[in-house]
Amino acid sequence: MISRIKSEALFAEALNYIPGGVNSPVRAFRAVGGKPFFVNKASGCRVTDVDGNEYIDYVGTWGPAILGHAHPKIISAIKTAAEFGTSFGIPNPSEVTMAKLICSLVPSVQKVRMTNSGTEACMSAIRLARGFTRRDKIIKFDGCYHGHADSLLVKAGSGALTFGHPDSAGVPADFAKHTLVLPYNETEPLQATFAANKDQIACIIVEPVAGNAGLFVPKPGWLEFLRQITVENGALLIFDEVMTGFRLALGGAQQRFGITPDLTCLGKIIGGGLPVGAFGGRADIMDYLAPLGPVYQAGTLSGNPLAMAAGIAALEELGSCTRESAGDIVPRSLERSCDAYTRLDQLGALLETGMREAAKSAGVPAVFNRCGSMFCGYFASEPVWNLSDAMKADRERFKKFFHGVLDAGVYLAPSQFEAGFISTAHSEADIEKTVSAAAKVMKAL
Ligand code: KE4
Repeated sequence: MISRIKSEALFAEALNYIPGGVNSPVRAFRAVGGKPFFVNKASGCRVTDVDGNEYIDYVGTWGPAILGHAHPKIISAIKTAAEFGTSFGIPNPSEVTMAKLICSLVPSVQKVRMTNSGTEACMSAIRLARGFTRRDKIIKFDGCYHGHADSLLVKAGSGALTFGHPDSAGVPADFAKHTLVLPYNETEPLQATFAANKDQIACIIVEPVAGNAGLFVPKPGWLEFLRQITVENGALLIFDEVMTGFRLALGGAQQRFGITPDLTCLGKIIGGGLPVGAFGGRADIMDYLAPLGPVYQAGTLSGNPLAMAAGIAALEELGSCTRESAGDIVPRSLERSCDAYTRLDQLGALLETGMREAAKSAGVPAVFNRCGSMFCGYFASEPVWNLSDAMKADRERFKKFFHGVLDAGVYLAPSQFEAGFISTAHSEADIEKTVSAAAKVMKAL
């Protein structure tokens, strides 16, 4: 039996000073029961808790650790940058390097503004879309998460075609009413919503691959439909790629699926594990931002030199870009930059095959959704295309499975409604160990 007495003591102490003992709710293990472990260190694809237990990590700090934890090039970049100061509040060269890198790797991004979180990026992109179109209403999808800004903590109203209702205490109904919440992967509700709200919808914001209710992959043609219906109605299309950006391809989901959004939100990977976010897109829209235009947005630590150094190191490692030609950074060779993504796809396929076989041999109904190195297994017997499908999954079975594999040294996301992430630091042996542990646990479910 795994001992976690030091974690338990720390959690008891944390509860006295931090609400729920955590600085972000999902970490509290409330969706799976039990108490969270406290990490002591992380390296490569493994995390070690304060009791010395080691786990193969498939959370990867919720996405940023695509190269594994404590990658030497990222650590070295942070150490070097820190010698020159930790924050300036003054323009510095690393902000320009980061902006050029993002604009060269994500062609739809002609200009980009850094923030300190994905929440800020999405909140600011929506404000910009409203300012640019002079419209108030926005469309989001059930099960998609775009951070915790008031107008995004909204659930589908009774008549989704009318307005949303707050999904959190403290959000006034007036803040939620302009947010229309529709089912992911469906087209009719969108057509009806645009028809019922002619010339009133500023934008659609969507996770092109949804990783915040497990994992939903877009049905063939659905993203193209979003692009078309927004053009037809004078609304903007915002891809929230905080999770998928630089995760599903060097150019993100928009490269993988061949869609050009008007605005893109980024985060996670571009900070190399340090606090970061960004939003960017068409220059004519981005120039509506202060100090040029009338849409205000700001941040004391935006473009922080340590986060920029860590993010640049991560993107260079992923894209094997060179910094020398900072003026027109292009990957040394796209083939080389695809090495990381080819590897991630291979490992993802190995995990998917193994998990499907494990469930089949255990006679456990399970669905395994995957896109590249993002995945989610649901204990469900029908395909999962959106939140209503995901809600049918057997969460009790997931809880038992989560703890079973955790005790076997595999750390999955502590909720049925979260995605898992594979890094370039995972090996075939790690995947095989994971599948073998899962097979044993599934047999006992
Ligand atoms: P942050 O404010 O947490 O940096 O980013 C918000 C956000 C925006 N958009 C997408 C697609 C996201 O996935 C996120 C944050 N993702 C969650 C993981 N489900 C962060 C984990 C947490 O809240 O602790």
